[in-house]
Amino acid sequence: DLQPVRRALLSVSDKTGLIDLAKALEAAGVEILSTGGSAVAIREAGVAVRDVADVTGFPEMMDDRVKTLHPAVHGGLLALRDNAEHTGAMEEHGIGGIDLLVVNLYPFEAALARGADYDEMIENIDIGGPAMIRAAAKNHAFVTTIVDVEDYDALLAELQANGGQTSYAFRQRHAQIAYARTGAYDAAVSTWMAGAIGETTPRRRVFAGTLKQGLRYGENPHQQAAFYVDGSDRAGIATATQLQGKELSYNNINDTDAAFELVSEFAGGAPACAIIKHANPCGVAQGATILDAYKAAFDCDRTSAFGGIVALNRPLDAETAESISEIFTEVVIAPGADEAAKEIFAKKKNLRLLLTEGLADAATAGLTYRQVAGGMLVQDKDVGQRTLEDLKVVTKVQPTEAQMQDLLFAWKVAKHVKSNAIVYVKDGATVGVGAGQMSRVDSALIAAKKAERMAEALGLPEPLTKGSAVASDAFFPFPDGLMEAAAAGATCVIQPGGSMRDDEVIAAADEAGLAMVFTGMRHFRH
Ligand code: 93A
Repeated sequence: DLQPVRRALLSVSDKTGLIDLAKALEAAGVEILSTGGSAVAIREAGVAVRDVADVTGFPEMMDDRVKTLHPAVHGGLLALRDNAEHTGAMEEHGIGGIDLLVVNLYPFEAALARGADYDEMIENIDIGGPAMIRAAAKNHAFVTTIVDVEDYDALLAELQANGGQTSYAFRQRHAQIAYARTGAYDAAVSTWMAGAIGETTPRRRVFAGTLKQGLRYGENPHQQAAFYVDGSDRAGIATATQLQGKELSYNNINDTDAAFELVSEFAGGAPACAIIKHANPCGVAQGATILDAYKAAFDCDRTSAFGGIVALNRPLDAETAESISEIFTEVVIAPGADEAAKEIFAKKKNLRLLLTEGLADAATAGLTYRQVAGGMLVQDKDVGQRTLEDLKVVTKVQPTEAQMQDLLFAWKVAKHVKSNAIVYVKDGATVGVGAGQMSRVDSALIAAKKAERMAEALGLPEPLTKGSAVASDAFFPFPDGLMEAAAAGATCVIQPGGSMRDDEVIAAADEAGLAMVFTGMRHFRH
């Protein structure tokens, strides 16, 4: 299954390593064909090279849009060497076989990253490159395809080891890599266009990931992992600048994202802070200052906040940096930090500080992806929002204005808590968060239990759930969950409504003297 490499076509935008490769190929007796800029570079280095224009009999034309799109190239890549009809056609039309294709594509992703305008993006869509890559990779029975500068060494080692030939296994492996490249490339193009025209329909979208960084490991040390970004300019984990601290881990990235997306719900509002553990908030609060917000968030569940991720909706200041430094914190993400704050964190070598360009717009549509065995689920991002006008009071007791504020706050937080989510809030701060339980009753109980524990730790006469507002991410199917919340001291409730037993639940609320509002919108997060 060894195939000789007698003729190679080199056409690369990224000229890194090109000369060394060309020299090595020349030394191995390989004839080199090349396109415009690549050919110039190779020739200047003193290596013999033949222009593709000479092979096709056509000049590179139309602003280089048409260079290699010609039967003399594609026939040379696609012809089955052991098929008499194919080799006959080659002979008849004077088509020489191309045994090795080395291409890297127009830098579309780089143009995206630097914010190139629409016309420039269009010109950066490579057509001839992917066409050749796909042709050569299809014909991997005979042809070797290399699409990554990083693979030049492996190619030369392969040729060296096999006396100027490549093995089937090598060609097949690099064909697979080649299709991964063209697939990702077109996905990047489509994703960029979707953004440009506002297309968000899940079934018309494709996931485009560009490798941002390989990670040391995944959720656990025995899992490999990498971080891919989609090129959007959304403020957040994908675009933040890390000022200090160890490399982010897989779990850090996941949790920091959860933290920043949550705190971004409070863009334009009072200073807010979210502390996240295992992708769930263990404290969220608003305050007069960012320090107040942090302290109130911390007081929700000090135990869980240890080793947590802190997100702020305001730049980090010195006082808050000092306060955060008092306990072990993994990551802090904020839309800026003043010099004094940076100095304080500089003493904490392991603490990662990430700075963003502003906050994420919680209303911007997008897609979320989830892998399932054998496939992927794609859906619109949950950008649903509720304001005071959307709330419908369903009980005899009306919530006060202050209660309404706490209810809306609890509702926003609940949207970012794994279902079943129960969130108790008092005076603009969470005082109990129940997350990820299989029963809503248990979430209500656990959150209340945590509040009791905090009251003991803080030396309070009673848990802060007394007189709190409570949010449930989905309706109460029975009165039992609601009754647990009432037992914990909640006096007002926000929930979607829509259960077939709403009447029973409302009656139970009335009997307990609770005020309850329906949102008409659910925020499952599984
Ligand atoms: O504009 S193209 O889509 N049309 C082509 O026919 C074509 N052939 C190769 N771009 C084309 N290429 C690309 O040119 C390659 O994929 C490579 O990225 C680049 C190399 O150009 P040069 O050798 O002139 O620097």
